[in-house]
Amino acid sequence: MRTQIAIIGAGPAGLFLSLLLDRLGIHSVILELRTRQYIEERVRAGLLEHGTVQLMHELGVGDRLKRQGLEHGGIELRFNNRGHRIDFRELANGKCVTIYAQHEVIKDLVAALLQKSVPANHPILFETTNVQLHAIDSANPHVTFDHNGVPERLDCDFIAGCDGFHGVSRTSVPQGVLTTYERDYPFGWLGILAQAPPSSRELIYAYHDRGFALLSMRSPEISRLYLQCAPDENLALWPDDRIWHELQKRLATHDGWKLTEGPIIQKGVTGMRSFVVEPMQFGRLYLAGDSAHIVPPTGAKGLNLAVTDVRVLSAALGAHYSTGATDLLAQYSATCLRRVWKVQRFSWWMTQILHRFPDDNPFDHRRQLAELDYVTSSRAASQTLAENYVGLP
Ligand code: RFL
Ligand code: PHB
Repeated sequence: MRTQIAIIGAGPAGLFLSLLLDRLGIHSVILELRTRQYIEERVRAGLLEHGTVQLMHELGVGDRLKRQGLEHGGIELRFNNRGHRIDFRELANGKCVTIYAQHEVIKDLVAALLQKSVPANHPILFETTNVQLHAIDSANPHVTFDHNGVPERLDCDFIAGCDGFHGVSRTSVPQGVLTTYERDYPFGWLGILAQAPPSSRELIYAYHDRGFALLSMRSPEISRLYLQCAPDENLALWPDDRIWHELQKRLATHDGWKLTEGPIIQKGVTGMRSFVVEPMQFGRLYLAGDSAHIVPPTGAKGLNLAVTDVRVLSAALGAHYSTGATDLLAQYSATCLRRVWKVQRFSWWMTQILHRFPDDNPFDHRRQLAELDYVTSSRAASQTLAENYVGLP
């Protein structure tokens, strides 16, 4: 098989890239380890930045998003049992964010890619195993893999490593080329989906003595909630009653606000880390999304950052194929990393003001409360939060 761009991974990075390239007349093939059903049901992120929403519309895949997405013009920061609203529309030039589940984005992108394709022109190969990258520092890279039990080879001009944090792309780069920057956090998030109408119109980020809690949602009927927990928390110790009890405590206010409970339909624990590799490119391999960087979920940035990487990559590949220019490709890593580091900073900052760290002392606790008080009472500080949250240009 031959294509122009071999894309490893059908997450947001790989799927958006394939569609962006298609609009530029550039052919790509996506190799995905999992089944279509698996990727379309995997519960993950839920918050789209303004720019991600715009891109869905530009690509013609925004119909369901327009009907089902929930636009939010602000968030609430809750501490000392009181809520404080950050108004994005006022502070971030009228911009807002949209709640729309990541797996719904995946469904829309997969449908669009499969629909445009003539049957012989496979844009996505599901259940490809044993993917290996070859000759990535030559002009003729290729990828080998097994599909339906048959060994295959895909020749290409470039490879896009969009296979997430645990993929093979990053580890295919020879030792010593990439520098890793990382930080682990001494906690994780226990996340649930519940059949309960959201108890607030907007997201609530709560700082509490017992730990962080987040109220989010997926639809007018389904709530998505998270609790700070141990990084290796044992879910077996968390029956539904205990989860609701803890959420009630951490989200409680003095003004009679009520958290509505309901049957829990999904539970999971996620570890938290900050991680970046530099550069995001080696030879003809370009890393995009979680394969190159991870942010803790507190700023809701992972998916959105994956999308901005592939916007930069598709523009650079477009310039290469239309005019032969290589400067944008050469600048790919530097261009992305400038934004990646700003988003890393924001995600780390949101994480460190809102969570309880096991080694913190009463001084740190007071300092966090002072910072939350400042962020919610100073226009300059709330504007900084707002402009980062809705998405940097
Ligand atoms: P993905 O989504 O991990 O996709 C990678 C794809 O590659 C496949 N793959 C392979 N394919 C072939 N061969 C191999 N050897 C392969 N190895 C892996 C995988 O099956 C998969 O399909 O990476 P991508 O595209 O870079 O997208 C990144 C986002 O998925 C991620 O950053 C977000 O989910 C992070 N995130 C959030 N991001 C947001 O922007 N807003 C949020 O509100 C938000 N909330 C979250 C989150 C992540 C969470 N978890 C579960 C980590 C909330 C949570 C709880
Ligand atoms: C989510 O709805 O899953 C969500 C929202 C905001 C975050 C993280 C996750 O910061």
